[in-house]
Amino acid sequence: MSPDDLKKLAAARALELVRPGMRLGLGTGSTAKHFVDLLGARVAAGLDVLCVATSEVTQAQAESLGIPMSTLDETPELDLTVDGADEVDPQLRLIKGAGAALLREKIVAAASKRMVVIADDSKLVAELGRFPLPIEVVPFGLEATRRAMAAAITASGAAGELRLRKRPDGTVLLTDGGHYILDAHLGRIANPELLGAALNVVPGVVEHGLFLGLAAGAILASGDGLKILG
Ligand code: ABF
Repeated sequence: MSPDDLKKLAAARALELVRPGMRLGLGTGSTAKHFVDLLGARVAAGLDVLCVATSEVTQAQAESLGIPMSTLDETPELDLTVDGADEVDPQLRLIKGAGAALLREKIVAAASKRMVVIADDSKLVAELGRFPLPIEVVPFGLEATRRAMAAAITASGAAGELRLRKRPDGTVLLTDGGHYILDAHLGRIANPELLGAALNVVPGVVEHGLFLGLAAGAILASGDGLKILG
């Protein structure tokens, strides 16, 4: 099976969690895209759901499929959010944000009774941190924020470089919220809770890609079948 087939397998399993009348959070990324496609087919066949998207890209995809869409202002409590991840550890701690949608993803996940991760099993790691940790920051005061972040990272016991994310054309990437992303290349994160707490109090940091205590389950697809965590 190709990596894309595995993503689709995980997405199809997550679709089995959806019940008529549910309010759903729709994730972002190539795995979540499969989930939205499959959901769109079910909606076309008569399934009644109401959804909130975690990015403009997912919003456009869902609208194009005729999925009924809402906002967190109109629908502030969701039953289930299905989203991808960049890393998942055995305790369901996540790194997210490769798709630059981490802020909305975290707000939507926190507004959900249940968040389930879908991924191929290459995302399962014993320890978080090999994947660079995305941290969303406001453009104002970037260098001062970067220094304060570096100090917070060191104080938490981690170490590494912060790189401003650029687009392929070399321009600085702007998130849906109009912010920058600094990717922290840490190699390993021995204490995600400590690092997350240290970053949370840095002025200028809007949000970071450590999702701690948010995921209730994970559906991970491999050539041998599905692995379910949680
Ligand atoms: C989003 O998409 C992100 O938080 C995560 O960074 C990424 C995973 O993408 P993919 O499913 O394409 O690997 O969920």
